[in-house]
Amino acid sequence: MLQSTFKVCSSVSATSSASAPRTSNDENRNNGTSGPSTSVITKVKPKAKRPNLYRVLILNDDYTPMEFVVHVLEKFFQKDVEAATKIMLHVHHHGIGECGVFTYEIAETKVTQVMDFARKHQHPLQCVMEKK
Ligand code: TYC
Repeated sequence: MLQSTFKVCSSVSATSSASAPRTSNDENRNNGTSGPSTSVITKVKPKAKRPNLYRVLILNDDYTPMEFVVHVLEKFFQKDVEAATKIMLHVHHHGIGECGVFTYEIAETKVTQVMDFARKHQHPLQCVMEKK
């Protein structure tokens, strides 16, 4: 899936003058019959594009058991029991909290996994994603 896009950044002709209009034929040819041969140097720069990132969040509710939320954070977000408990308590006290930050497809998958798991166990736990 890793792909590089290459972009032509600049071209400089040693023969261009201030007044003469340039055409595409001016590049890479010997201008006239006498004088030094000239060439165009084209720089190719690898363009590394940063992916858009998304926060996956869980919401507090009055019914989902604390142990279930801790289990969700361990199972789907690779948290150890201490980190999971900290996040769960943050959500319990503040209403919302971050489980992790992912690219779009991974964030979407996490949300679906958590929502399906909560539904399967008949808990009202809500999981959402938001663009960073
Ligand atoms: N508030 C829930 C309770 O008291 C616990 C809880 C924490 C629920 C975090 C959801 O995302 C949540 N049982």
